[in-house]
Amino acid sequence: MIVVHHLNNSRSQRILWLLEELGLEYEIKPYQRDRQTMLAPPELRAVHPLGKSPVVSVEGLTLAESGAIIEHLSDRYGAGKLAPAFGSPERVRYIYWLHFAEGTAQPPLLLKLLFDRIRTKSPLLVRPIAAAIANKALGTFILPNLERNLDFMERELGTADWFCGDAFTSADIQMSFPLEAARARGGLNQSRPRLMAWLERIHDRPAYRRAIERGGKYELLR
Ligand SMILES: N[C@@H](CCC(=O)N[C@@H](CS)C(=O)NCC(=O)O)C(=O)O
Repeated sequence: MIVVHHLNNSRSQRILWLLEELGLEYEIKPYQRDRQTMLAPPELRAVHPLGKSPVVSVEGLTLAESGAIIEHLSDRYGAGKLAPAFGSPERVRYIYWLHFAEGTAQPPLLLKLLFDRIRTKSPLLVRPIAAAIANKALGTFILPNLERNLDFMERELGTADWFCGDAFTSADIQMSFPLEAARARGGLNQSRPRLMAWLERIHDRPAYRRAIERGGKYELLR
């Protein structure tokens, strides 16, 4: 039995979705974020030293890092369904997007979340200074990178429905979290119609909906 250590409102939602797409049986071990800090509870560190989600236990293996989990589960159980064939040009795109999601798309989204909090939630006495520093970081680095990433992804979806071409793959699952976060707090809106249509397509998939039913409420941090 595959066990998913699932933190509410988090990247582990992608793993539930993947398992639903693959039609595999799995068990969910739920964890709740701290309401103040939004951090994972310390019990997750007993599962993996970093204490982050997702982590899966599968065939005696404890595996963290969503891209690694998605790649492994797709290769191990997908029978070619959700991953392009080795050696094909689509496989290269697949590897690219699997890495892009956490390596390039996610960092400015996380920085935006942090600096917005510094800007608006610092103690009143220091807030003007904190806000000035945060605005500088947002204006010079974070927002321009967010915009460039969104423009790039919008262009890449120019000729096909999915990130690797005409077929839906696990790379689309991996890309869902940064794009949903971009919709929640990173400036993604109707000005980028291909990305918005892609979001609609993923939300319409029955497996996506089943995963939400199993995983519970899914609201991305703003
Ligand atoms: N790059 C890692 C990031 C893991 C990560 O940061 N997970 C977040 C959930 S979205 C988490 O566990 N946050 C709670 C915490 O840091 O305590 C992955 O893709 O698995």
